[in-house]
Amino acid sequence: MADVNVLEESGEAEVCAEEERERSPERQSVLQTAAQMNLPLWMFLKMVARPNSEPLAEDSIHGMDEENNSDTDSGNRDPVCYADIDMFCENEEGKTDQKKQKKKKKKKKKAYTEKFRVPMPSEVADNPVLRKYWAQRYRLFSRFDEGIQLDTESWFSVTPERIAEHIADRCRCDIIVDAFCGAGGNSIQFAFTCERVIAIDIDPEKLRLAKINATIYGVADRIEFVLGDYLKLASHLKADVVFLSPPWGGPDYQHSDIYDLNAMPGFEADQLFALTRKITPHIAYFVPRNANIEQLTALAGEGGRVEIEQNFLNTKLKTITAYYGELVQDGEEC
Ligand code: MGP
Ligand code: SAH
Repeated sequence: MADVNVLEESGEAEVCAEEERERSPERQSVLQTAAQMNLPLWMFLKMVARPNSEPLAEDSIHGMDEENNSDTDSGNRDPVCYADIDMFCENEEGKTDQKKQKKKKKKKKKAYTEKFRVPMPSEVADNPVLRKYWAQRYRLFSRFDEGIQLDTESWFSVTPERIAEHIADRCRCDIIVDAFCGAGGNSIQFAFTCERVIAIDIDPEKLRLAKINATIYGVADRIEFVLGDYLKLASHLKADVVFLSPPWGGPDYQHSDIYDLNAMPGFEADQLFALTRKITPHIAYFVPRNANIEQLTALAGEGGRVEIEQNFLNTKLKTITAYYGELVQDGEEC
């Protein structure tokens, strides 16, 4: 009890009690034992609070946890003394403090995340088709919350970041043309692996979005944004590699068993390739996962090479990329 009071009192009374304690034989023996055992402070104080107790065995020290709170239940042990509780409480509080701190940190982190989490835009909220893509937004752009902007078509057309990153790695070169750049999913990644990216889109809104998104990734200055019709611009372009990711006619492409690459008016694969080959034979063609493989193979031409790559995300087949010319990796000839 005295110890408890000492802990709570201050001034003269505290000094007196302290002196008294200092003189007590128990204190002396405890101090000696503490020194011999090289005990930590909390242990030392616990022993002071147990005037006639033996030093706790090593096991008891390690066993000091919530279960030991029930000191009184433990048969041979001394009845609980207040100082014990104080020490224990201090210890418990320590633990509680840690928990509180952790909770606080978690709360802070959550608040931070909430603060910077982008709310679902109304055009997504109002469109059940787009909501699926919203759920995948961090797969599309890992830095989505930093201000990535997409319009309706881009939501379902943009290449998921991991896939775009992989394609960009395979297309390393000096100058690459991203013939249908959209909101920039591929162009951004090309900017990390190529010296120069020429990003073309027929829709000015797409270019606006692509610029914003490229700025977020810090690569806008490595991309030349060109507004225009690739089919018309192609004959004026020079590049080492061309990446083709034309519109597939929206998410409905999934409804056919085999997607006919020559069925898209304006973007028939044969025509697209005839034009692009005038720029370079090194072409990466991004097509639906149900694309006609025979058509992809035929595009390589007589004696030409093609590599057909399935792009998976979390074990789900998402898309196919067909590589032509020197983009085909050695030993993977078809
Ligand atoms: P998806 O099939 O619409 O999505 O597109 P998902 O999540 O596989 O659909 P689910 O219903 O099977 O769950 C898959 C990916 O294809 C998209 O993330 C885009 O990268 C790409 N993609 C889809 N469309 C409709 C187009 C398109 O018209 N053009 C281009 N270039 N890419 C597209
Ligand atoms: N790979 C892009 C998505 C491309 S979607 C990304 O990851 O973000 C296809 C894009 O082709 C659309 O943005 C559409 O505006 C554009 N497009 C359609 N016709 C075009 C044409 N004739 N020339 C250039 N771009 C065109």
